[in-house]
Amino acid sequence: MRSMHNQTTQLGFAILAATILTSPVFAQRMDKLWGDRTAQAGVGPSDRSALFRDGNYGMFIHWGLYSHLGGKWKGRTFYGIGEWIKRQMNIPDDEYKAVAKEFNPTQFNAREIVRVAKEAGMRWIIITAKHHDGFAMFKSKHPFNIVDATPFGRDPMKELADACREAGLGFGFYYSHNQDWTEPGGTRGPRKNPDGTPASFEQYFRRKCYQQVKEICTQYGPLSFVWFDTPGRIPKKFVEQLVKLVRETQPQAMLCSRVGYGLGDYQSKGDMEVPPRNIEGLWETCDTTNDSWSYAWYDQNWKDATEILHRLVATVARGGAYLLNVGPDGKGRIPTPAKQYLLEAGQWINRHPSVIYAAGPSPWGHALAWGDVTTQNDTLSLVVFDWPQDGRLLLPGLKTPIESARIVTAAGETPVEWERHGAWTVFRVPCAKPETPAAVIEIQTEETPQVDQTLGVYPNTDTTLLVEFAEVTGAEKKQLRWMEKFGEWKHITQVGQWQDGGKAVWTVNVAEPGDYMVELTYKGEGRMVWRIETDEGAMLQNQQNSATVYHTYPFGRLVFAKPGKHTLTVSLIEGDREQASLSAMCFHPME
Ligand code: JFZ
Repeated sequence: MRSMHNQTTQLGFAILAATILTSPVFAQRMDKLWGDRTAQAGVGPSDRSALFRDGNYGMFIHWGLYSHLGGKWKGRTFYGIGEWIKRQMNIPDDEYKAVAKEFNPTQFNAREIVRVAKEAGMRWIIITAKHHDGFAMFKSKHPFNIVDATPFGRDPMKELADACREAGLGFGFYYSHNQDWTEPGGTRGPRKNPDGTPASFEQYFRRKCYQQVKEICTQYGPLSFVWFDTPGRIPKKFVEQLVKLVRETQPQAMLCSRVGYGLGDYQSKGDMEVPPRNIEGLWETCDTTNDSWSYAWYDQNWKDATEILHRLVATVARGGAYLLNVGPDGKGRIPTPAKQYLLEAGQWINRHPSVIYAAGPSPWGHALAWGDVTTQNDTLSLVVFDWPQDGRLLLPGLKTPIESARIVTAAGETPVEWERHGAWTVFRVPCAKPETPAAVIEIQTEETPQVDQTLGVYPNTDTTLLVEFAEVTGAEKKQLRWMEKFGEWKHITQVGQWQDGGKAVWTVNVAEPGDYMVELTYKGEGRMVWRIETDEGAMLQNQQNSATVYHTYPFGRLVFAKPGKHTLTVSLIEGDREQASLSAMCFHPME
């Protein structure tokens, strides 16, 4: 009975937490904290943006005083993004500042970090010069810095800047311009000066922020990036002054949109997210090799080489650049698993540089069931992560005639034959995957590739249809975001607010007639009845359970009698219409 009660209480808390974290009010509050996500970025002059546009892959480094704490304060662990430990654990300023006396990253080796980045295939490094905690990782006139406040006494930013230049990598600084938790007047910092007088943001800006940005822009040679973060409600005049300063001192540096007021050169998507559709313009998505940005002792949720490559290739295929973070520990070392997987991914990139560097986006506009596509002029690189088992790789919608096709591996090139079946191209490939983690098939088209972007349903690969790609009537398609652990964002496009007769309709291109096992992914409350229909009159209707988190439920067998274009319609027949939230439908070909 007792444990039952405990479980119920825990479940109650979980539901409450989930409700708060997904509520619009909470999202708004977090938006205030994290700043304007809708900021539009302009496009920089082509010379300035060349590294960004063509490199497509950079290393992000979160490293600071918080790395020495590693997610733990006085024996208690903070299970969230490690660089927020001071604020989330309410560590008093004087105690936090005292940590500097113990921070001695003697294993820091700039050349080794640069070697890892370079061998990983990354083209630049962006590192935290100062994060929200206010501690400068560079030599500054402000005393709260690594050279003057720690036994280490070296300037690691100087060492890293030099090592990057030596190795031909781009180099840039992250600088928290708005939040400063330890400087009077900084956002979320002390409201009063030590003498009791009130501190203004202007004061923080003049005495610290502007001076330090000048220091990072003048002490470390040419910078490729200045990456400001969390503008929040910082007045525009301050952002303008910083932008002017960067333009004057570092004319070739790219600014990300998080500087605020649309004054950046490119859009930073952030959010640890690879977007589902192609996005125009210059943009980046930043992501982490595990969950936290800065080192956290317990965080072992590493992305392996396959996952790193899959996210990188998908980001490039959507038209963006991938900024992947590592968090060196308090001694200055990149955690071994991160290093290992990055290097492994780098070996693959080294074999297939044209898939990544200066590669254009996928003409399909979205991921395909087995992987993704990047381009170089009239050459398509099909990057296949889920290799088909039956010797046929199916490509939907390519309208342009193919000149040639070949599998490209380290051992060489093997020509591949193809046939056209309606809108589909079928490549004859070996049953065994020719390369791991991903195989590359290079296709030369006779002219600029033209594609019908209709989603495919494949006879030999599982297909997930996201509601993102469905036409919705009588219900509401909306993005939900929530934090999993603190600072770890999850987001999903879902369809909620189901009215009677509400529908999500996908148009798909079915390669072959046949039987498919269908699943739906949703959350909700209580048991619900969903209906799935095709334009051929096939129908599935069944009751399933639901949960407060997204879960995938089997619905049964659905038959397509004819190949070609079809519509698939999902509707909610019975159940809590307020709570129902549909995110995807999945098709598994049946044997
Ligand atoms: C910010 C920081 O608060 C965090 O510590 C880390 O440095 C990260 C890279 O950037 O966090 C953000 C900022 C913006 C968004 C999400 C997290 N966003 O736009 O959704």
